[in-house]
Amino acid sequence: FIEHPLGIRAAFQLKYLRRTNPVVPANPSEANCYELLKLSSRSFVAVIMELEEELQKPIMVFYLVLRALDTIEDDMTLSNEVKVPMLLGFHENLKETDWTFDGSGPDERDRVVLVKFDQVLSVYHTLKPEYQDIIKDITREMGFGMAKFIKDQDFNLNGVRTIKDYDLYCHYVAGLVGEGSTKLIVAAEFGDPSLNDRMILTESMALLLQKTNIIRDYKEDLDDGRTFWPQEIWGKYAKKLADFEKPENLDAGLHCVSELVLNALGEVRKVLIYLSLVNDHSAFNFCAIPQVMAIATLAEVFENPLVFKKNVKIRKGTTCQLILDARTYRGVLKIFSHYLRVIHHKCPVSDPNYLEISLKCGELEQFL
Ligand code: RWZ
Repeated sequence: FIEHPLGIRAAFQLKYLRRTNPVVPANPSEANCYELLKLSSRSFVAVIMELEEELQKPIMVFYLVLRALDTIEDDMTLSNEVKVPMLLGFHENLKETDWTFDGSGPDERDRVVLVKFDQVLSVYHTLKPEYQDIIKDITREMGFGMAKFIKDQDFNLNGVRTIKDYDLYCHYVAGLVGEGSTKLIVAAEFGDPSLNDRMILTESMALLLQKTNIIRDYKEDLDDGRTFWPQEIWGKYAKKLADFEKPENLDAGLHCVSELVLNALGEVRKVLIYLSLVNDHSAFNFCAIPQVMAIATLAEVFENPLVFKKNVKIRKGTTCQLILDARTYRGVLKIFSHYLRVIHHKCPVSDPNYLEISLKCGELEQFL
């Protein structure tokens, strides 16, 4: 173990390559679930497939159940009279063996998860009761949270108002995913049990991912008629959020992105502590890979005018390199160190957030 300023013991000195035992579906329902996961999860499927057996099916089922819930929430063809009761009662479907739903609009790309939900249920019922309970509890809470935000008129009319609302929204759509993931990791004995008593660490894992997506997705969300950027921040730089699309407001927009990135960097310290407490290699990869992609994405959107034109993505080659380097704790620290420097160096002195960004990068540097 290496002593570290955070009190972190850098436990990952050996490079883990991949699980050696192949994933073999035990029955047709499991095979169908793997197919559904491939269709629906894009970024998560690879890391889920590499998880050790004990954790793989629970995490797969968990993400498919949440994907189903997410598809209902996202579906603008469902009226709120139909949608809200479905979200509130979704966890009850986990008691059934044959519940399916084909009422989603044809444009919902993940509607197939709902159409074939009986396959997910079939695998869900084969999981250890402890895992089933974790999945059911989180599904109930997330359904309630989603329903609450729909019923909250202010939220629908004005978007996310304060930074507190922003954090709360992120808690419902990501923090709870993190909470369930952590509880499953600890139940499988792949993580330090203290993670369950320090959910604030999990919250930072989830918020760093969610806030990064929200910053990156400005244009797409605006075109869909919604926004998750908190007014408390963007209101300092524009009267309307759509103003950032106009070339004359480019500087204001970039300054706003700086402040949003600075806000997201507030999660980094706790993310590094969390990762130091994951003991299994496959679970470490599962947790670390999305985080290194997030910090790379934050560096990419920072000072980048393209944010106002499209969703900025990191290059495929960069992604591959990140996945390779994120297999050790030291590798993860190096990646964070690199992208924090990129952000620091990109920041012009004329940016109103320059001083705070310098301070934040300097503060984090001592941990890296
Ligand atoms: C692993 C401790 C994955 C925290 C947050 C990470 C990501 C944005 C994506 C928590 C199923 C995951 C695909 C819910 C629909 N939130 N959310 C630790 C984490 C669930 C699918 C993906 C959404 C979506």
